[in-house]
Amino acid sequence: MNNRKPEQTLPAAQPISLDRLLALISQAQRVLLIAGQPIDGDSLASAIALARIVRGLGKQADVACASNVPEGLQFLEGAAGVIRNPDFLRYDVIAVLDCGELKQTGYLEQMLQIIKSSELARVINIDHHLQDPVYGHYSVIDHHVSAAGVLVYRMLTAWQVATQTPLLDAPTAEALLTTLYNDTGSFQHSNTNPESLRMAAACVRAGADAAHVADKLYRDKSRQVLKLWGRTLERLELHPDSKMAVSFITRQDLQELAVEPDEAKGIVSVLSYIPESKFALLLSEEAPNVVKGSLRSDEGKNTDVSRIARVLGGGGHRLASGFKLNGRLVRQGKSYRVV
Ligand SMILES: [Mn+2]
Repeated sequence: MNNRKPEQTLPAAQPISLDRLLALISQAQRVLLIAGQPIDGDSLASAIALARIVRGLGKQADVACASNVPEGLQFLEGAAGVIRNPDFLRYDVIAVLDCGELKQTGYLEQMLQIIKSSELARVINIDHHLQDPVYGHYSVIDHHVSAAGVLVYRMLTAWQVATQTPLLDAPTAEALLTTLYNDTGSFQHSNTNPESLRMAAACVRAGADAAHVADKLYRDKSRQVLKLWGRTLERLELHPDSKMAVSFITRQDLQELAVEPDEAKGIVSVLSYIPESKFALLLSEEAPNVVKGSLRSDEGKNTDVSRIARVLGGGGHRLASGFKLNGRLVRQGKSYRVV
């Protein structure tokens, strides 16, 4: 099997300082912000926040996303203006947010073309995933931040000082707070740290409604979605040898309950609540012939689920990763196979 990624044929991105990035944006007319797939509260809200900051600097900015904005994220101001098919040639700078691999932009062919035409170096990779190789012309990457939104907040604070322009209005603050709520599981995960808590305080002070963000990301669930949680929790098994907590969602579940696959978000974290489990796996028949696997673990369980995800062609973080396989789920005794 050929696991080579298309970006491995390109030179790796050069790290760029926030000052130089500001200079690059200052020279630009139009900036495109791409939210990485699968779209979530970090990738979309960090792109929306950076777009607002770039507009605050007097530039035009658009946010692009290769899939529809899920209902649960439509509360973000600017979500309705997100475009699906950008005209890439119109932009002087293209920043990709929270996107560990080039194909997860959802615009692989176009992005490969743009990165190859290196006379106009303008693709900025802003991320906190482990990347190999680092795609784009320039990169702002830090694996230790809680969310990609933290990197955007660092830009905001540096650029406010450099340009003497206030950039943290209430909608920007709420988008940035959303990135933190999303990637720290409302400040419950081990990636919650002093920087993210200080940033959250600054966002709330600037007008972000923390309770509203928490409701939108973690509470607002329909009866149908809660029934899906019920089915999934009912099927939960703990494998005695691997200490894997596992459950599954079928196409039939999603169809019968009329639930979109992305509304199942959050269930996998609950599976890993079992103290004796090492990690949790949720298999979901997202689309015909596509099984999505979501992996979670917790600090102290000494399990790096991104290693499992990578073996299966996926990726992600140490405690939260995923993969996709072609096939469907078939039950075999107490276990499941993707065939
Ligand atoms: Mn993220």
